[in-house]
Amino acid sequence: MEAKVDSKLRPRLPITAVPQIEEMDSKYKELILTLPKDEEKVKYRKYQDFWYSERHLPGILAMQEVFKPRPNDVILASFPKSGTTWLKALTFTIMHRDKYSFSDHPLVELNPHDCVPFIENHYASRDEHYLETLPSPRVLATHLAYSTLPESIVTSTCPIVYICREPKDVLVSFWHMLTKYEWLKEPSSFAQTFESFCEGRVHGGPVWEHVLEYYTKSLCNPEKILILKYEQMLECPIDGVMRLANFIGCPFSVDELKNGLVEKIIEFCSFDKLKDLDVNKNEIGNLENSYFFRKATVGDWKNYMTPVMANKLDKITEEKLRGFSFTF
Ligand code: PAP
Repeated sequence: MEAKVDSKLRPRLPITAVPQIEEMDSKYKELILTLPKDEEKVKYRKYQDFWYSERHLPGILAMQEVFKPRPNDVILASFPKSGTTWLKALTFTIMHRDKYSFSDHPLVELNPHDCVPFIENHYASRDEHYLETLPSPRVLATHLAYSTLPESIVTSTCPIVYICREPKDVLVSFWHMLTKYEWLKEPSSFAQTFESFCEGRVHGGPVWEHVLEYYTKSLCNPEKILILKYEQMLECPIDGVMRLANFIGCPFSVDELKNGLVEKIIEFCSFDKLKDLDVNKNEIGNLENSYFFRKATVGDWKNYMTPVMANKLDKITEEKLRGFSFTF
């Protein structure tokens, strides 16, 4: 019988596979230790105007130096907690729809983050050779800011799909994620995380600059970068999926449209479907798999932020977006 999952795909390594900087033997260590540091519970360092988790920086620097995309790679980019897991599932399913049927699909046995690896994480855990074993066309992902991307990606022909989300909901989702990690013995309170977020001191932060860099680049080069918005995708997934498929060069045929394939893909990659798969539940899959599925709604910030907090964050967003045609 044919193997269900593409034999090349395998579960990613847990975050604990990435050593802390003190335990690391990296040629970038000395440089990283000179970067501005944040003293919060997760150590962040500011590199090229963005804050990144310190333990991931050696991987990020190595990726910048070494990574070479293939011409037919598709790159998914996002600020953390903006809808990456969903975008990964959709893109992988759209791109490989001739290769896998729904009943015999890698996403049934693997988390979307195993089907579409984060490039920098594989460099951070010294597992980057894995990326080379994946068959083409690959779908790869990154949380790096546009200006941190390796030059090889920027100058390549690879399309970049960027998903963004309203910052207040990003923050709430981000904080929930932090509270889950066991190695963070005492995760920051919501109020502490709120302050760090406002000051941009979170992985990939500040969120506004992260979004605006990709947005402004997409205006100059709309064939290279597609911007998707999480809220719009939730509101009208058909439109989002059609745009995504066209952009990555896998448009739906008339027959596929007639047969309802777009709707079937949306259903297959839906929050409820993915969340309920055994692989994405704590007991069976990688413990971290369940962390990516929480509520998937718009406006959950109302349950966590005081009006003062919401007002403060909205004001920052308004200021940062001033002069740009972009809105969340
Ligand atoms: P990551 O940056 O760690 O990869 P990411 O996938 O970008 O996380 O964001 C997680 C959010 O996407 C979660 O939002 P919440 O905390 O507000 O609930 C998660 O629930 C949501 N999400 C995950 N899968 C889907 C999906 N299939 N459809 C819609 N939203 C989803």
